[in-house]
Amino acid sequence: ERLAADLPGAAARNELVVYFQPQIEIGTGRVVAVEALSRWEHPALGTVMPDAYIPFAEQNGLMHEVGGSVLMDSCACIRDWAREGWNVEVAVNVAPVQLAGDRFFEDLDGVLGGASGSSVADPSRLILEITESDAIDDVDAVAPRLDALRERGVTISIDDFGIGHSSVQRVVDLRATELKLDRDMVVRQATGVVAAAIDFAHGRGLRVVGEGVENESQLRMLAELGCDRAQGYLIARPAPRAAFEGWARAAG
Ligand code: G
Ligand code: G
Ligand code: MN
Ligand code: NA
Repeated sequence: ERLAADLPGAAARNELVVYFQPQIEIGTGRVVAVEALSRWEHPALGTVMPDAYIPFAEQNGLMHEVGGSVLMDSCACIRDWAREGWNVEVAVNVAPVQLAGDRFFEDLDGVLGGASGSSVADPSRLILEITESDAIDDVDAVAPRLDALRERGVTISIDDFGIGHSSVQRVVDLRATELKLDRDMVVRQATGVVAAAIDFAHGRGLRVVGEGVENESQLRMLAELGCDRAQGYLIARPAPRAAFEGWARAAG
C-alpha cells in the first residue's frame, strides 16, 4: 500500500532520519555510546516506526538505501562529535541482506578511515549490531563478512541475545566483541538467565549491554550482576539528533 509505494526514494528525498538513544556505563553513569534508530518522516503520515518499513525494505531490495542512509548519518555524528572532543561510540543496526552484498562495504569504506579530527569517521567509534536470530542459520556465510568488518576496526555487537533461543557456540563463532541482552530478560528480571549470559560473555572477554531498562530495579539487577552498559527509557527515549545532543549536554 502507501508505505510500500513511497519507500523507494525516501532516502533521496531526505525523509529518513536517525533517532539516538544513549547507553550509559553502569559503573560511572557516563554516556559512552548511542544506538542509531531509523525513523521515516513521511510527508503525509508523520513519523513512521522502523517495524513498518524495515522488514519490507529487507524483502524488496531497499535495505541498502535505508541502511546506507542510517550509516552515513551515524558516521557524520561520529565525525562531528569527535571534533567536539566528545568520546562516544555510535551503534548501527545492520540487516543480514546488507552483509551479503558489496554495497555496505563500499559505503563503509567511503565514510571510515583516519583518526578523530580528520574529515572521516574513526572506525573504533562505530559499533555494528547484528541480530543473533538473523545470523544464526548462516554462521559460515556471516562470520567471514564480520571478520572483514572487524579488520576495518569496527566493533561487532550481537543484538537481542537470548540464552533460550540461541546457540552460545554460534556467538563464539561470530567473534563478536559485545552482547546486547534481549529486552525480555531484562524486563522479566530473569536473574539466573541474565547472570548466566553475563558470565558467559565475560568469560569470552565480551562486553555486555542490557537494553530495555525501564526502572531502577532493573538497572540495579544489571549492576549487581556486573553488566557493563545499560540502555532504555529509564535513561532516555530515542530522540532526534538535536534533542539528543541537548539531553547529553544537560546530562554532562
Ligand atoms: O525503536 P525501535 O522501534 O526503533 O526499532 C524497532 C526495530 O527496528 C528494532 O528491532 C531495531 O533494531 C530496528 N531498526 C531500527 N533502525 C534500524 C536500522 O537502521 N537498520 C535495521 N536493520 N534495523 C533497524
Ligand atoms: O535494535 P533493537 O531491536 O534492540 O532496537 C531497540 C528497540 O527497543 C527500539 O525499538 C527501541 O525504541 C526500543 N527500546 C529502547 N529502550 C526501550 C525500553 O526501555 N523499553 C521498551 N519497551 N523499548 C525500548
Ligand atoms: Mn539494536
Ligand atoms: Na535489541
